[in-house]
Amino acid sequence: MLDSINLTSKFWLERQRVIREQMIPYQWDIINDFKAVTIAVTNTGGDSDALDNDKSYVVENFLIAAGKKQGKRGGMVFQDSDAYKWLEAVAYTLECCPDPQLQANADKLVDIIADAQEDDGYLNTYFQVNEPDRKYQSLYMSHELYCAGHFIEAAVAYYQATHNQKVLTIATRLADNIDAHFGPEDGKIHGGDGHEEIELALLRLYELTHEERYLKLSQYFLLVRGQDPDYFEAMKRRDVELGRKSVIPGIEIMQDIFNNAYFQSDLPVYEQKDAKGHAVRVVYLCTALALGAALTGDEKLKAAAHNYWQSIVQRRMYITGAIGSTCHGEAFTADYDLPNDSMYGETCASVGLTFFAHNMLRLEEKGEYADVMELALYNTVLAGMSLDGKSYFYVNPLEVRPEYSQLNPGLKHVLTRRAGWFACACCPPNLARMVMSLGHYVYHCKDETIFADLFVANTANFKFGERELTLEQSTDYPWDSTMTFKVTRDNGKGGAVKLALHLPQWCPHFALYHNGKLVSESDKLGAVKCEQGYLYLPEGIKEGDVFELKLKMNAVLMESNPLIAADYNKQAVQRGPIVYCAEACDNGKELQELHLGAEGDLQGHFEPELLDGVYVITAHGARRVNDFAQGALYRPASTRKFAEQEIRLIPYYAWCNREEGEMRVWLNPKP
Ligand code: FUB
Ligand code: ZN
Repeated sequence: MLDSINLTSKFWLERQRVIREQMIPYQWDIINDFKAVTIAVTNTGGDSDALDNDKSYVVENFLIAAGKKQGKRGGMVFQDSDAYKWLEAVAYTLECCPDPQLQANADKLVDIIADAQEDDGYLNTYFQVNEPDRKYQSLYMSHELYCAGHFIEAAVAYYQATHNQKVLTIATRLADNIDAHFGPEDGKIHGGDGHEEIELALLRLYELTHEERYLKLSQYFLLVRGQDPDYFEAMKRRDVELGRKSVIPGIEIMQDIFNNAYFQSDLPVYEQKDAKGHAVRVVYLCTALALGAALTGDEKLKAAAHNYWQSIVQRRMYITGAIGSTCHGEAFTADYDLPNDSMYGETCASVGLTFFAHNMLRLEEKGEYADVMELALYNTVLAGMSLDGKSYFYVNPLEVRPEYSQLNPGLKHVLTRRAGWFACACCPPNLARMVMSLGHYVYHCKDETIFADLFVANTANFKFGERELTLEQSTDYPWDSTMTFKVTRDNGKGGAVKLALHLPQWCPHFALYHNGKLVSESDKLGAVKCEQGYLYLPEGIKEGDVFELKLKMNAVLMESNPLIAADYNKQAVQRGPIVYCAEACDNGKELQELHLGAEGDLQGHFEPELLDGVYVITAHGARRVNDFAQGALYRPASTRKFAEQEIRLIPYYAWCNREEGEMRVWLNPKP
């Protein structure tokens, strides 16, 4: 099993440095309201005008709930989760970079949360302060178990990093409170939360504590979903009858958009065939399905996870690993409906997709899970923050034009500049916890095999019973695709430990060397087994072994399935896991006029000074000459003229770090 890991990747250490030095302190200031920030209004369906745009209230809410401060509770109904995600990001930060001051701040936050928790374990500042008589009664939108789930996830991570006993005690008391109120027994609530999250969090708590009740409760929440089609509706009707207000200002309680499909409760989970409704909810549910199946061996849960996986990855995902085609309900729509401009592609949804893929890998060794994991990470997740870590995207479009976003209400949610913060601030801290925990995603172990899922330079220590070894992975991935795995320490005790290496789907040819000798390549595998996207080395590994994996990584012209109307007859450029885009600041305005050249004409080079160091791709392309008469909008079709133009492409994740302007991923093919 993986015992500890230290990343050494230049690429990822820089991302982590920015989060550690910039984002985490910045968010600490925000949640404590030490700093006034302008909070961007996002089109999440609520009335963000009803929220303050210069105050987050996050920590203050806990103080008010604890009776240590007077005042009104503020922010979204799920505002507590901002503190929890911050705490979780700090936990992973402390794992790699001990920082007594940061830990002291986090301990202080844990103390404040502990003070706010009620004697029976209940914890949610909105209901404690604003509507104590409404606890667990408006679960369609209350986010009580969503917030609880985020706390539990944070607590597990923080306990593992620091052994803070208090944080774990809050978590188990909270989980016990939920266990006391929900379940199949008479007198309990027979259902779950409108926003999945508790299911996966309880599994993480179970993995830490081995308390069977948490596993059972998670399974209960997974299986009860969709059993009673009237479950959420009845709660809504009751709230209306009682004259209660929506817990999210500006959202009507009875609204078509918040139907059972939005909550994935239109069908029981075993019968779900398509990813429907709110995208983040779907992938959090899927993560719990995959992890639940991995922990219990339940084949039906596994089949349900597969159905969702296929629906998302084969029919409803963008080339950047973004998901969610519409802002209405932040949701999936129909198969192949993947518009590039009006889409949603929430950062949180791609974080959740990474969780899902990672847990599918725990379930079965298939390289496609690692492929999607790196696609989501290197593209949409990273695009969620600016390179300096000071501003963030919530929505991640593949095509923008600033004046359209400003003037077309249907594109209002598509920001063309990252914002300093959001009224609904789910994405930035989610991204922070994801990137800071990246070390947990690099390998997974099954029996006595180490699976290298991601190519990220690191030094990792493994323990398999008595056997202890250290593996060093060196690489300049994602810019270079040679990976060296060196066993630098091995106590030689116990049984054999094997190594399996991910062979990405984008790679047309590989060569594998053992201690300098070529042992396997694409068309001559030798003793190496290549199965479902992994290369299995035949012998156990031992100290001194050096394996070098060389992957051919060219810039490639990509096309989409013709069923995706939005991309029909378009091409995009991808190199390894990195998807590229064109920006107006490199290519001039009216990017729709650009045509790429032939694949063989794509050239690439690394520019260390540009955008923190990126591999740039240039294409010998062309621009259509606009020879329309002044004022003419239409004319009979005629021969088109083109002027040669070198097109300059940068990694999608790095867009919008210079100036605001047009951006496009899908371009026209060679004329
Ligand atoms: O509802 C809580 C979070 O806010 C969701 O996960 C996001 O999509 C945003 O709506
Ligand atoms: Zn989000």
